[in-house]
Amino acid sequence: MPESPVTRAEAELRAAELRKEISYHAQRYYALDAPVISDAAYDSLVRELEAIEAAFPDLVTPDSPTQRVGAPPSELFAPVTHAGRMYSLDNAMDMDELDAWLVRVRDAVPHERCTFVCELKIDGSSIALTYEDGVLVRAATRGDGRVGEDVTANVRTIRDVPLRLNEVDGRPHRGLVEVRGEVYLPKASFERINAENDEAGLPTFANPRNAAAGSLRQKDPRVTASRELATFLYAIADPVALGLATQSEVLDWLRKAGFRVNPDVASCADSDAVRAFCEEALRRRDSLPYEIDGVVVKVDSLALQEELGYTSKAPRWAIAYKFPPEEKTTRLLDIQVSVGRTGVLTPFAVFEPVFVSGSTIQKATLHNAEEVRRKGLLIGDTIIVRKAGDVIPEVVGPVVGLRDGSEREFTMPKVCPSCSSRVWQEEGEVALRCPNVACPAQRLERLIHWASRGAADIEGMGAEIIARLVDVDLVRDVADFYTLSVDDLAGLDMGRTKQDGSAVVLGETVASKILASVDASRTRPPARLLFGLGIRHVGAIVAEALIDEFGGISELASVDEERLAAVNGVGPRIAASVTAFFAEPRNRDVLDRLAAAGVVLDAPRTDELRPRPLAGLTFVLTGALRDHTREEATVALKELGAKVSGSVSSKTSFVIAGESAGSKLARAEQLGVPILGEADLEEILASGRPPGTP
Ligand code: 3B9
Repeated sequence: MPESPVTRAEAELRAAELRKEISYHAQRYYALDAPVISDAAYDSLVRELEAIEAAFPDLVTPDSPTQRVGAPPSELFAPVTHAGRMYSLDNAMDMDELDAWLVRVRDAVPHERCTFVCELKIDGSSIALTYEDGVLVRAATRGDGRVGEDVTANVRTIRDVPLRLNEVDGRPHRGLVEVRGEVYLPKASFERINAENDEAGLPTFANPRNAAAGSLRQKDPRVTASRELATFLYAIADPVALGLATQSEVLDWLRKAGFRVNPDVASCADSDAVRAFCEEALRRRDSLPYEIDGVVVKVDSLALQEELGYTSKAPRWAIAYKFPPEEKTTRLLDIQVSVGRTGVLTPFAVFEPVFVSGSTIQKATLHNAEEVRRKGLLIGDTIIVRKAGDVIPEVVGPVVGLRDGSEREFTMPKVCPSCSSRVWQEEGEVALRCPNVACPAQRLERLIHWASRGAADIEGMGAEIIARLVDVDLVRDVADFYTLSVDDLAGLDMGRTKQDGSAVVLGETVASKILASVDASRTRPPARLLFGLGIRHVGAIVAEALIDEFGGISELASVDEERLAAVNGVGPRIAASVTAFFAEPRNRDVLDRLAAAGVVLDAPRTDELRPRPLAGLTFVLTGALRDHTREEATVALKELGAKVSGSVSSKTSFVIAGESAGSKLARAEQLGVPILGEADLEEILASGRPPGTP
């Protein structure tokens, strides 16, 4: 190591030198996978730079390799408008569809002989990186394709993302460049994180794509840093501005600038070559260290790309050939029956664990007895399994030829597997039901439902923890969630042991986090809570309609069946179910205890006599408002009698557009819906009058 710099000027010089050197070696290591110095030598360079920056803090630059973690996260997730549309891709579900596309493209540009570039389709999360004068200034998720979320602080922690670009062909970078690609989690890291989460009693990710997207949206960049995310870049928003003429040149440019570019790329002159690349990719799929879900085929020439143009969502010059869903065989060990929150008995397959499309599965629903019969499944069969939509485990069917005579038939039980009540079948329904409202299985499912996303949304209160709370009798009904203490939760035995044989217990930090979300759930919108109560036939939409009509859950309890049935979208069947629910003293008791625990069951009463000047008008809010959160604006508009909707339709009266409004604004323009700004909103709220009235 050279002598320590003493003066500021010396330090400045040496820091610049170190940054260049570290950035070169980081690229050799992370982007090219070809280091030229030892890890120890690299670490000592980083430590030297850290020492200089500690001594002269004003010398720290945003592109310094020491600044990957620690950028202020205040801007995290703010909306960001992309330089150009971030298109998605049309899919070809099989070779025939791919061939048809190749022919269509050739026919569309008959004057040229068209070559194609084939790339792997990485199963990750799309990202846009913006560099200003060669320095990373912004990273954004794809979002809806026009507006994404600012994830700069998190993306800076990804080691292979250059904080400063290399000069390409001796030209320094001037102005803005936006590049695009995929952030992904290597298979090994995915499995490690899932194992760790599982150990800690936290939910696991269904696949590496969800894990990558989840890791990017962490509030604490240190968590993102711990995830070992990696990137492959494949596009430039304005490649012509950089003097590039083909997709192959785009990839070369990205590589030279210091980005990681996937090495498995091929230039293909005809459909045989494209097909060969796809087949080879499928063969090599399992041996790659990251998940791929297909091949992206692109027209190589940028001029031809421009000529082919775009549909509303995807370029006509590119297509994603999707691999057929991966199928594995395994052994059907048993068909068991679960009882849902409404008492329905559902058979599900239990099989030898198998690794399919990115994660291990061992259960799949079979929906009902009829489905088991239709699939012709026998317990003990060798079965084919896959993930529907790459997420939901599914049994395709048995391999009949592999039977040895030991297999046995499945029959639905005559009694509830949880409480042994005799099951019954409602007229005209296929489902078997347990009639016992106090059935412990129904109770557990009702509790899980209450805590779920669309209902009270108690983050961290997952099925496993709820099951343990029920086991130790701390929670019997949903009101019991609100009297839990940190002491109840911390130290809760999760009923499992670690590898070393010690019991897995809930930690104090996790316990207080869960309690904080229990607290937050006290003020979820009444419609969500009503849905959470799990009244039969009352789904999220019916719950919304009932609350809109009657104002709150307590009000609902005293409405008679006839008035309920008269509500638009309700009808006699739902009305009977709601009335029966509120007639049950045990249910009334739960509601009383929820209210006593500070759960807000009713929206602030809108006084019947108070004027509702905006009644009959529907507003849609889009983009970021300067002086209001969208929630505040929504509440204020509703107080005046307006409806506030999440999507623009011909029924929308006005769209209020803030900063970086996206697709909703475009839709409003398309439909001719009047568009107002934040100043107009102020005016409406201050005057209490609809816009355009004196
Ligand atoms: C117009 C791979 C994926 C992918 C594109 C991909 C997803 C999307 C895309 C990227 N894997 N490639 N490619 N391997 N998952 C094709 C949509 N392209 C763009 O985002 C894009 C679109 C552009 C520039 C970039 O405008 C142009 C301007 C001038 C000439 C040509 C294009």
